Amino acid sequence: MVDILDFKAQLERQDSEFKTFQILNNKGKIVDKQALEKVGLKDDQLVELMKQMVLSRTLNDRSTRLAKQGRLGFFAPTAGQEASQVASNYAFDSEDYVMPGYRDVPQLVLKGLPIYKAFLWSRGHYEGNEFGDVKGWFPQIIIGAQYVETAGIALGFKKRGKKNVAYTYTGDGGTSQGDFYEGMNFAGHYQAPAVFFVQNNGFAISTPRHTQTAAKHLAAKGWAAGLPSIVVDGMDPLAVYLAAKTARQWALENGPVLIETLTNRFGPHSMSGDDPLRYRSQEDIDEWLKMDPLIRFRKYLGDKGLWNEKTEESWVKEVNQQIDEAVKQADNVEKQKVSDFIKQTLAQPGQAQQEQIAHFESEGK
Ligand SMILES: Cc1ncc(C[n+]2csc(CCOP(=O)(O)OP(=O)(O)O)c2C)c(N)n1
Ligand SMILES: [Mg+2]
Repeated sequence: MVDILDFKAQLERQDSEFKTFQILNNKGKIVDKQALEKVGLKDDQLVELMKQMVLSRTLNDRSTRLAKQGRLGFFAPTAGQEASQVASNYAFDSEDYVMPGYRDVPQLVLKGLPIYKAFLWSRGHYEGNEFGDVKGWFPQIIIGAQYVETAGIALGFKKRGKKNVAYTYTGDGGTSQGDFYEGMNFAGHYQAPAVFFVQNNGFAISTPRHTQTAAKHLAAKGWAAGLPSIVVDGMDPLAVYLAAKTARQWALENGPVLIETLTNRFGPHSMSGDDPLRYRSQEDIDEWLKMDPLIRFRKYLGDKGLWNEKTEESWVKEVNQQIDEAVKQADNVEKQKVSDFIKQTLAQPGQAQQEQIAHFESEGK
């Protein structure tokens, strides 16, 4: 009785419940050999994961420059979040369904979305929302909405007896939205095969994580909905991969899981005029730069003789060529008309939309 009423002790216990899971530390050294054995990635798979992370960083760097030149529309930088985004995505099956947030374009590209389509999405062109066979939806702008959609897709998989999961991403700020809880609660009740990620990158635009919520650990919010919930070092590709892989299996057999990845965005919130130095110090950024997931994975693979500067250089060159092609392809797509856009909005346009389409078409727009 006395213990139950000890509120202070309860709050303090959270730290031991939500320990950060790590396999590969900041120096590129293995700190959990048992966990490493469970990762089970062969050498060529480790190299493939590294290539995907480097692709993501290169795409970030190029997109940042294109945005500065006014050649993209909306762009949310991803540098720093490669382990959190790419290594998690790597744990899923190609038929699993991804529901990304606006910062999660790399996962879509790695699931097969052509880069030029990602550029068209950024520019607000309707063709950037046509996904073909890619098992994912366009990046969500409404914070947290993708959690509700994921619960529905996961339930659909379950009802159809498919052995696939739906997985989704939101940010630290997203955990303050109602949809975040509603999605988990629904999926939890129906034991739907969903994996929910919270990429805790420290900020919701300029709002620091600690002024966002009094919750000590964002993962604790999953407990309220009955989900196993864990905290992972989001700069460690091996820990993120194993956590995601284990969660996927659990989701198929038992129901949803919440994974909070501790990560950081090195750049601005978006390329639409954000200056991070107005709300965080250069020292803070420099501290996080030392945790770069690419640095530690380079070191780890380098020590195994699987990766070196030359390997990386030639891969970056190849990716840059792919991006050059994608820019050309996106530039060659016919400029969209207002009527095209309205036509794409609803499968069956209602009377109001039909009138608008006719109106704009009559003006050649
Ligand atoms: C429902 C809703 N409210 C507010 C916004 C405006 N908004 C855009 S990004 C953002 C911050 C989100 O932060 P976080 O969830 O931490 O994701 P991050 O950008 O750090 O990846 C906000 C509040 C929005 N897009 N949708
Ligand atoms: Mg954030």
